[in-house]
Amino acid sequence: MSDGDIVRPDIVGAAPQPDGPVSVIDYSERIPNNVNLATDRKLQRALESWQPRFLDWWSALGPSLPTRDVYLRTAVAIGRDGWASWARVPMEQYRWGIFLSERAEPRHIAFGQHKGELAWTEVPGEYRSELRRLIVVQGDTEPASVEQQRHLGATAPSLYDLRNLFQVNVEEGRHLWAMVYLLHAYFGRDGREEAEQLLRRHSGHPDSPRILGAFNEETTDWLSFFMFTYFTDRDGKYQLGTLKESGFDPLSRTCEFMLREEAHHMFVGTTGVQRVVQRTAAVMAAHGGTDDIWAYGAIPLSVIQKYLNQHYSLSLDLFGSETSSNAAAYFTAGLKGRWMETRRHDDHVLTDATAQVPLVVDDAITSRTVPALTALNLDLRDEYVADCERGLRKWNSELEKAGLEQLLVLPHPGFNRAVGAFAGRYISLSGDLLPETDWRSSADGWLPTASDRARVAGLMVPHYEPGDFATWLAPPPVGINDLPVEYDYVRF
Ligand code: BYC
Repeated sequence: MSDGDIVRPDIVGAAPQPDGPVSVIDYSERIPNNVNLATDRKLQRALESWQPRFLDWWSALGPSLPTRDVYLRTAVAIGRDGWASWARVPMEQYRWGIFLSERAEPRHIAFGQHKGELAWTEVPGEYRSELRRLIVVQGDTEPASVEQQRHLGATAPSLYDLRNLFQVNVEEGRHLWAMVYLLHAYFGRDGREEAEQLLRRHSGHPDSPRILGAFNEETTDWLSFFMFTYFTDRDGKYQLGTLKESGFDPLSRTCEFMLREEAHHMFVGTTGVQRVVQRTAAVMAAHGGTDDIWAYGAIPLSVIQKYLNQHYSLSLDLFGSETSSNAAAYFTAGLKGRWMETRRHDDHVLTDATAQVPLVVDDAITSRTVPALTALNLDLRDEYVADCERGLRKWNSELEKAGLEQLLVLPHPGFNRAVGAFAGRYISLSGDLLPETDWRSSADGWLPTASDRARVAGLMVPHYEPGDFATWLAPPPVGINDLPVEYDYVRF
């Protein structure tokens, strides 16, 4: 396919112009890349033979809504500014490619026992299986989310939102490519086998599920999608942030570039929930503050809170146990750092440091002191929770602006957990340890019930006319890439 297939004359809107040092992606190749794929025939052939399987997977388990083309961003360069082009693209012709950030200077490992050594350009033999495991877990989440969101196009609240869904989907597909490249290029035969498995496991499959819990849950509707992109994609942001610190330089550079795309996914979640809350707040205010607003085509705040509770607790599970020897080993080996590792003011080795982790004993939640190295999953989770609180403040300001007293809250970290210190315990939203029967009898007030989901589903009616929006969310203030909100972002 030539450039002309992507950049068509009917593009509207300013595409950012690359400036500063850029290395332009080689679009003459079947697989766009900035890794000199053409010079490694063996690797190129391996990836070219994986490509049709990826496309088969995309057509079988990617977006199910048939479309003619979608106004999409495609990565075309690696510069600090202007790395993407915007065009109407038939989705199956999207150019999924392999892009790694570039470094002006050789990088040094910033933490662990190899601190100060030059970052590795090859996989160190002694860490091969741990590195492969990290890459496989990361890679597994990317196609999983596309599978989870497969049918959402059928009920999109607007063309603007439909485009955003598809943008997220194609970029998660590209993130799968990013991990598959690392597996093929650096892990030989077992890497190629893992790459095959990434297309064989499927979200929610009874025999061959995705690796991490949250990626086997259904994304039942658009409220769920916005919560997922807020809470679960945000775990992605934080995990990628720690892998960006990796001593294995190709992984670090890959994750750095992925984080750039991830910013839009965060935007979709933050603004998506915000627009739902904005509409809910306006309808509540117009009807004396009542929460019973189904009849007005809006989602009650109590139901938004239940969806939030569910997605937040599932996403906390993605950080693993608060105390983890895996996390300690990854850090000490220099494979996975901490969020903003280089900005931390400590020795970056942590052999003498300690940390507090939660502990549930009999009928109380307390804490205990452990080596800080083993508490790194909690360290990352704490950073994530602080970030989640920032979104809550934005959403709550919509309620305040409407003159309402109700607020959304983040549940206690022990609520509804399946992994770590709180797993198997029955903890209320506010952090009280309850007998199982009490917890179960309250659960319908905390988590979405089948009837809540059915009522939300009842509002999920597609809106495919340009500028038309569903009743249950406010339109965005501006469109995508300086285009008007009412632009026909998706054509059928
Ligand atoms: N579900 O020592 P532990 C994203 C397993 S999202 C099922 O507590 P560890 C995205 C664990 O694997 C980011 N199993 O945890 C978002 C281990 O098994 P093994 C994805 C779980 O290893 C939206 C055992 O339990 N990236 O990018 O310290 C859309 C004991 O584990 C779960 C990453 O996660 C769970 N929730 O940490 C698209 C980064 N939690 O090894 C994309 C790479 C734990 O004994 N992954 N287990 O068989 C990691 O860094 C780590 O694997 C984890 C777990 C943080 C996930």
